[in-house]
Amino acid sequence: MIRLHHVPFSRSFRILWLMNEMGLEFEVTEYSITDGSLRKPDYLAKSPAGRVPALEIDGITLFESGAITEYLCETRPDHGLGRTPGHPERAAFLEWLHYAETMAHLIANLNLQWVFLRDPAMRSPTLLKMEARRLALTLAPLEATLARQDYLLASGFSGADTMLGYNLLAVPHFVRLDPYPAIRAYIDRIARRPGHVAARARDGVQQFYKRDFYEVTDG
Ligand SMILES: N[C@@H](CCC(=O)N[C@@H](CS)C(=O)NCC(=O)O)C(=O)O
Repeated sequence: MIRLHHVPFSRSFRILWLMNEMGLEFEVTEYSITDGSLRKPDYLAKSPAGRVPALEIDGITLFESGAITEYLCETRPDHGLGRTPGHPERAAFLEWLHYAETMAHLIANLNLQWVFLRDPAMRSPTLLKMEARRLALTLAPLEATLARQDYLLASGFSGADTMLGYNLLAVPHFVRLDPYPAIRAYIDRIARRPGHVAARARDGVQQFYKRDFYEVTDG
């Protein structure tokens, strides 16, 4: 049995979504990100930095959502969600897969400041502005690509979309998407996919962000 170690609305959603797209059977062990359970020795044995996702599969335990995505796509090629070496889109597949983390670390910094700091006085308006601007910068190549095609790769939906598409659940809380019509259409398109709908239903109601938009007012 495949087991996903998961925190709702976190990067482990990427794997929840991908496995739903593949129609795999799996179980989920759910954690809280704030109660210390990811720092317990038995969890650190699965994911040494105490992060989600971790995935138990085929007799091994993997961590890092990008590695898990590549592993699932390569070991379950019948689903057509990877682009293996030699495929003309292999390079683009890898680029988007890893670009997702360039975006996600900015989102993580913003989450840390807006959501996790106990005392709002500890927030740095300078950092908040800087990271929101840097996140907005990452959207330009995405907009250009999605203006030409429905998904990140011209040939269609792939594991790159589950990696990067997850980020777009968070981005609208920090960057106004009015100048990005192709990204907005993409968000609607991926949200309509049955695999995404099933993963969202399994993930539960979003309780992470208390505001629709986090506006920086000074700094
Ligand atoms: N590059 C890693 C990042 C994993 C990561 O940082 N996950 C966050 C949730 S989105 C986490 O587990 N945070 C727990 C913590 O920082 O204590 C991946 O893509 O799997």
